[in-house]
Parts: sequence; C-alpha cells; structure tokens
Amino acid sequence: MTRLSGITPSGRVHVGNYLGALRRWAREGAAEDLYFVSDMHAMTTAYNPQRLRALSKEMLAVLIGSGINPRSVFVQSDIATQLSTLTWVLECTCTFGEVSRMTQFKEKSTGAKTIRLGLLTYPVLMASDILLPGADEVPVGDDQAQHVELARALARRFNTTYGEAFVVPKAVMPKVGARIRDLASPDRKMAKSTRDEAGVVFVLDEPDMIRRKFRRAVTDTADRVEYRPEHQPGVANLLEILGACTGQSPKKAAEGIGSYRVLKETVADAVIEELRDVRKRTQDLLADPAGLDRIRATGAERAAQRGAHRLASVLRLAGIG
Ligand code: AQP
Repeated sequence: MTRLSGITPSGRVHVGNYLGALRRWAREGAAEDLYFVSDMHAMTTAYNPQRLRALSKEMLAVLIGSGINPRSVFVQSDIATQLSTLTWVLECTCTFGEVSRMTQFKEKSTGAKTIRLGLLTYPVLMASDILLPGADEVPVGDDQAQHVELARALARRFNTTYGEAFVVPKAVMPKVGARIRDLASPDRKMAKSTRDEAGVVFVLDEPDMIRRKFRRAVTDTADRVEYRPEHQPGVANLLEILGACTGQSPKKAAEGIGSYRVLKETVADAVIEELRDVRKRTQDLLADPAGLDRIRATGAERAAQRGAHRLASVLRLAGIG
C-alpha cells in the first residue's frame, strides 16, 4: 500500500507544516510511501526561479531533517519528463469542463489579471503525481479532495477506454490536527506564502527569532489563559501549538499557566525544543550540498524506476511511443 503526499515550495517550511504534516509523515510513514517537493506546482502563479530552486532544496533537507525516510523523498521536477508525458495523455483524457469546474481554480483565478494555463491544468499534473507511481491512498484536506476525485475519474476513464493501466487512488482524510494560525493575524492560517513573516514561525528560524515571534503574538486584553477558540483565537492558537508539542489537548495545556507572558514563553520553549533536532539535522544536510545532491539523485532514481513501467504501458495502450 502506497501513500503519497506533496508539499509545495511556495515559501519556507513553517511550524504549521511541520506539526500538521511533516511530523506525521515521519512518524506514520511506511517504507513504500512517497513524499515529494512539488516544485512544478509552484509555477502556476508568478514566481522567482532562483528562489524556487533554493526553496526546493531547503524543503528537501527539511523533509529528511524531520525524520522522513530519505528513500521515500524526491523532488517532483526530477521526474519532470515522465510526469509531463503522462500529463499530456491525461489532458487528452480529461475535459475542459472538468478542470474549469475545480473550486480551487475558481478561487485562485477570480479577479486575477492574467491566468496561467498551468493554473487551470494543475489538477491534471497532480493526477499524474498520484497515478504515475500507482499511489493507493492520498491523504488530503478538504481543499484538495476534488483534485483527487479528478485523478480517480481519469484513472477509471483511461482504464475503461484504452486498457487497465492505473490504480484508482483513494482520498483519505487525515486525522484532523490543529490548523495552526498566523501569530500576528490569528484569523488566518499560518502559510508559507504570507508576505509578512512576523506571525510565521519557520522550522529553520533561530531560537531567538522564535522567541521574539511568540512574544509579539497577538492575544487579547483579558489575560485569561483558557481554551476558548471562538472568543480568544490568538490564545487558543498558542494553546494548540503548545498542546501539539507536548502531546496534550489545548485545554490541558492551559492548566497552571497564569498569564499571557508565561504562556508565550512556555510555547516558545516547547517549539524550540520540538524543532531542535529537526533544525540540527537539516542544517547538517544543507552544510553538505554534495551529500544532499546524492540523496536527491537516489530519490529521483527510485521515483523514476517506480513510474517507468506504468508509463510505458500507458503509452502503448494510448497508441503512442
Ligand atoms: N497552518 C497550518 N497548520 C497545519 N497544517 C498545515 N499545512 C499547511 N499549513 C498548515 C499542511 O502542510 C502540508 C503542505 O501543504 P502544501 O504545500 O500542500 O500547501 P498549503 O496547505 O497551502 O501550505 P501553506 O503553508 O499554507 O502554503 P501556501 O502559502 O502556499 O498556501 C499540508 O498537509 C497542509 O495541510
């Protein structure tokens, strides 16, 4: 059974990505699972090529530094030739109506001055990510469930029209972890692409910086450390982060903390501790670029080998190649 998950280098990895995804991938991932840096997905809106390359490299190191099996990790564009070939076959299996109906496309394209064609066809590339290695399960949040549904539809359609080539994948909803919010604006989630970094704690932030960001976290004037997400979103967010680090419920985490000042110091300490080894391992990997390149090349080779047989039969069945 193969599970597949990706993370897009649209910015630097933050503590929300780590607590909500990477840590779980490291703890629960099996040897045959695949985790990839989806750098090609970062191209659907304006971006800087040098920054994308640097972010992808750093993200690869953070994935491995987080404890994910290096043999399960690869960078999407390292198998770009296979993926692009399969994407063309799937684009010719998919209808314009199907992609233009995608909620995420509608959200991201509404009001945009120019819309890249890749923004429309991105779910088809995502279908290739899933179908090429024959993933059985794709853990996704609500926002991506529709895309996995499309991958299922395309797999079934190809299988019945041209011949059996694809595993029909299943979307699985991971256990709902805390949705970590931006420390400076607790009304929105912590996100990689947020321009104002004051409320975003990056996995590779130095401990001093982490402490500073928590000290400045937006709370309220009540100075009452209780878990009441509706009334005290900033405080609730800090308690969720603390609970995620200490393995407690946010309510339990609040016990014995008498002031916001103490709460902020306690969360900062817990996050620094939680990230200490991850940061150290990641920094070691980044300090040895040749070693990281070797790990990357091995991951790419394994991913390519895994897809080669399926791609060959897809091309044969489709009457090309
Ligand atoms: N704030 C968050 N709290 C908990 N989990 C989070 N994830 C993202 N933000 C939080 C989880 O991280 C994984 C990787 O996500 P992605 O690259 O597919 O994109 P995303 O969810 O859109 O991540 P970001 O950080 O919010 O980036 P941008 O700014 O590009 O939108 C996913 O498993 C996600 O649930």
